[in-house]
Amino acid sequence: MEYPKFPKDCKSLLCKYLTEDVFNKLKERVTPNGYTLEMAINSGVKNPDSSIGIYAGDKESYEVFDLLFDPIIEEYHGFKKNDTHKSDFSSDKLDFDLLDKDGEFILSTRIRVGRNLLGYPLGTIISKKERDEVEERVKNALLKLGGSLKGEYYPLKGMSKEVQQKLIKDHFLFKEGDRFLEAAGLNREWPDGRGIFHNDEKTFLVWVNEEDELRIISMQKGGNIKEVFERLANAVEALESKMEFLKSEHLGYITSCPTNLGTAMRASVHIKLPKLSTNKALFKEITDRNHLQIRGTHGEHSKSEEGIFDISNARRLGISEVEAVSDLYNGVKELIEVETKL
Ligand code: ADP
Ligand code: DAR
Repeated sequence: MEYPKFPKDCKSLLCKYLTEDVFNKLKERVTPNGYTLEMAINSGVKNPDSSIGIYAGDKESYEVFDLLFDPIIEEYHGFKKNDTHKSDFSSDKLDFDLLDKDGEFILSTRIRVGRNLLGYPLGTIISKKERDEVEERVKNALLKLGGSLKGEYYPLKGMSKEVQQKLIKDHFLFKEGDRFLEAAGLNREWPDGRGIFHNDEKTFLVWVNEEDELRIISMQKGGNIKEVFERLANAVEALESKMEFLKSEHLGYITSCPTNLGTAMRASVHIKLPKLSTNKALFKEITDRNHLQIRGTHGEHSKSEEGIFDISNARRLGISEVEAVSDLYNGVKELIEVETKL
């Protein structure tokens, strides 16, 4: 492989940190699962408008390609090579008031974590056989859940387009055909091995074999962030007793994209801020200062529709689950305070 030619206006962390020197030091390295530098950077090479541009193929990728992953992880998370990650999912530590009691601003709350199974490569190089095994193991574990987590598994293969589109439109199911995931090898043999589990109320859902092997999701209407967190904490504890996930002292839960390492948690609200959202500089100042990210109404790479924004924590690694959800709570509290004063 030759050193890639990035466009001059490339802004991804890949462009920034894949110097010719780093490239030459890493280009012959291969992980135990056969993952190469060329595979890792393909998404960012094919999509120079990426924000990050690199994916891992397995837990070992983060060590084998450390000269490239370490500076990217440090810049995105503020997390250094010798830092350790600590998990803390204790919902009793959350001293949260109910934000937006009158339901004037927050439409819904969603908190998700990514997980990948110990003993399997990540979705970027997993084989069809392994991916089908992951689907079977995860489905069997999910179907054993009881109480409020009890639900059904719906494979994507064979799902009618109408059902699929409605689930996507209602924000329950992952979108299809993301070009960044495509170039990372995450869409291979689509839709085989992919699917969604959810309880009757669709407040507890699990995506299987999208960007990570599991995306465990708790969501509901309104702004009761603590209740959504508690349901997720209970669900993750129940699943941790049935499956072992890829993790490390240093990086916490291992995910295919380095932005999701650590807690792998994205806690978000769908919120309408009609006044503040017209003052883009102030809106961004508040979200940046509170370590929050602004996405569109249908999540990543989408635009805001009808003034609805997806606001979520940006930091995921080097902070606990309690701290990640507190980033969201504190930031949204301030956004609403400012909105009501404008
Ligand atoms: P993630 O990687 O966290 O799953 P995406 O940006 O791909 O995030 O969003 C996945 C889906 O979740 C999208 O349909 C998005 O609209 C939906 N979503 C995200 N946050 C919320 C929320 N607070 N309420 C309802 N739906 C949400
Ligand atoms: N599209 C890739 C990933 C950025 C983070 N989002 C994830 N992992 N879904 C990029 O480099 O822009």
